[in-house]
This record gives sequence, structure tokens and C-alpha cells, in this order.
Amino acid sequence: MTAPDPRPALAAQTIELPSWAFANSGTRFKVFGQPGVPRDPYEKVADAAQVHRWTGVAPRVSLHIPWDLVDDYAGLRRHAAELGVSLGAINSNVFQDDDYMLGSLCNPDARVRRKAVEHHLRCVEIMRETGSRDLKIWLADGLNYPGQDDLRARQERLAEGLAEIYAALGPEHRLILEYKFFEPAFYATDIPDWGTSLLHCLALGERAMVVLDTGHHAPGTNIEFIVAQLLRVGRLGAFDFNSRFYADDDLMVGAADPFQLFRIMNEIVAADALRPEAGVNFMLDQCHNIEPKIPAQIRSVMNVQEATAKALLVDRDALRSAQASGDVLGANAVLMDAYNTDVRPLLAQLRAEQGLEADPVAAYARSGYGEQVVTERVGGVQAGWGGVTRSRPRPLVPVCDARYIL
Ligand code: RM4
Ligand code: MN
Repeated sequence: MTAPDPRPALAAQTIELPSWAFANSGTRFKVFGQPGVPRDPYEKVADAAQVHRWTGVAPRVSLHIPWDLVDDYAGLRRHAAELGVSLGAINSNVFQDDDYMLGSLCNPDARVRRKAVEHHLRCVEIMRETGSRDLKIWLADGLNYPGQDDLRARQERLAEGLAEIYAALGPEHRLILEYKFFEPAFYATDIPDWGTSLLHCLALGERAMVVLDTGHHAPGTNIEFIVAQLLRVGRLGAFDFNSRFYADDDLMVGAADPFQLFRIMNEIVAADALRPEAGVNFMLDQCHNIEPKIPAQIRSVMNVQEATAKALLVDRDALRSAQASGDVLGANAVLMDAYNTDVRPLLAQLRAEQGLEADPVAAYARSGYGEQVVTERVGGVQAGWGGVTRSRPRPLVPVCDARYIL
């Protein structure tokens, strides 16, 4: 008994890239700018297209609003199509405006809640122009001190705001709701865990799904259990993949704990949720503060592919019979055999079959794109956490250069 050829499933898998991964970012101590960094969403999309060009499996770019505000989304969509990619999830951003100091959808002030809902309604309009399926919501809402606000009332406000946003979606859209157990609020977060996110999604309707950001859990959390549980009830909408050592580090997926990534992908494969029709959007949510950004995204995509290939190599029949017969060591050995397989030759072969070079990182380096953008992207203001618009370039003061704490 062996696993079937993983290549068709690998060829069908797609990974979505975050536009912000190509912009400058850093910690709250320092943002190290890099030469050639995009100055607007058009250039971010161009860089993302490079990742797809060399890996063949990253055909979509998520946008973050307002970081990726442009005057003409149809134009940005055409630009993406010309480069062989499309626009993916629209991420709302209600955490960088003074009004949101005490929260957005959960804010005690009805005026601020209205403003946050309106922002999301604008995001839905943008989705119609970009052809996006997913509205991704992550809220920084929470409390720093006991008694600061009413925990239950905040949940009611949240439910109300989400319902209005959900009602604005078309049948082709989904609302995907992210959770994070701490930060920037430290006493209580309004959507701290998958259970809270799921409860809101269940109340909203079938097209509301949970987003699992791998960096948003306490150390030691069994993330693959959450994956299995959400898949059981058909509510795993997407991943935000990244690696963490301590907090929400947003480092390259698979860098800190490739075994965890394998275990996650193993649950995906076991539930037959790798198929695009299963509706799990495999997205990256990363920032590259000290390493070059395009190759770091290429490496991240390759890490996801490697974990997926290993998960596909698990001998499911052998695993089932070992589990059924109570063969503890045997069952564990089946998983470890797959995990310990070197899948790089298999992936190189797959790429060759697709007309791609075996080593995407080396191929990108040889292409000269990195040097070319350094020469071309002279003047203007590099994009960062504040974003810049193409038509109205303005000086960029990093609104918050604290990727580590955001
Ligand atoms: C949050 C969360 C969101 C991302 C922002 C930038 O911690 O992970 O997905 O959009 O950071
Ligand atoms: Mn995230």
C-alpha cells in the first residue's frame, strides 16, 4: 500500500500572496528600507507576479485597504491580468485611525462603529471591481484593563456590525473572520479564538468562514486540531500562513516549525480539503523585514508546497489500518515516513513538467528582476504600512512600523 501520485493535487493547489509582503516593514524598533521596494499597489502586484512566474502556484494577490487604495480598481485588475495574476481577498483595515483607539465594530461610540461598518461597505464595493471572492476581517478591538468596557455588550455590537457587512455581500462573496488571542489589546481581545470567530460565522450564515492565522495562537496550541474541527463543520475559509517563534512574528511559513506545517497540511489532505472546490484559501500573511522580499515569498510558497507534498505522501490505507488495530507506533511511523521523505526532487520534476525551472529561487535570481527594479524604481516614496496611492503620492511616515506588535 502506498500513497497515490501527489503531482496532480500539487499542480492544482494555489497559494495567495499578501501585497504587504512586498512593502517595507519592520519592528517597532526600526524599519530597514530595501532598494527597489514597490511605491504603489501596481508595483506590489508586479512583484507578486514574479513569485507566480517562478513557482507557478501563486496566481492571486490579497489587497489591504487603505494600504492598497487606487483610483481605478478595474485598471489594477487589468494590470494584474496582464502580468498573469488576479486580485484575491480584500483585507479591511480599521486599526490605523485615531477614531479606533477604543475599537472599531466593538467601539462604545456608535459614530465610530458606523465609520467602521462604512469602511467595510467600501471594501465590498472594491471587491465588485476587483472580482474578489473574500472579504477578510481582522479587528484590533479589545481591552487593556478589566472594567474598561462591557465584554458582553462588545460582542453584541460586533454581531450587529458584522451582520450589516454580511448583508452587503453578493452571493459570490464570503466574509472570512480572523481571530488573534492578544495584541494590540492585552487584557481581552474581542475575537480571541476560533470558537468566538466560529460563533459569529454561524450566526451570520453559510458564507461566513473562519480564518486561521498560524501566528495567532498561544505557544503549544495544537493548531491541526483546530483545522480538523473547522473542516468538520465546513467553516475553514482560509489560512494566513506564517511562522512564529514568540508572538505574531510573521516570519516565513515553515521556517520555525516545518513539522507543524506538515501536520496542518496532513489534516487538510485527510479531509480532502486541498481541492480548490473545498474553499480553503491558502494565503500567506508575512512581512520580510531583513531578507529580500520576493525570494522570501518564493521560499514561503515552496515551503507550503513541500509540506503539502509530504502530506500527500502519507499512506492513508496503512495509517487507517494501524489506527484501527491500535498500532500506536505503526500509525505514528506512517506519518513520520511521509514527513521524512525528501520531496524536493518530486517538486523539481513537477515544475519541469509545467515548463518551470527546478529551483524557483535560483531562477528568480538569474532573471535579473531584482536588479532591474532597483534601477527603475527611483524617486517616489516606498510603500510601507501606510501604503501610497498611485495618483496621489504623499510622503509616507510609517503609521505604525511595529509589525511585531501588530
Ligand atoms: C494582523 C492580522 C491580519 C493582518 C494584519 C496586518 O495581525 O494577522 O491578518 O492583515 O495583522
Ligand atoms: Mn493574519
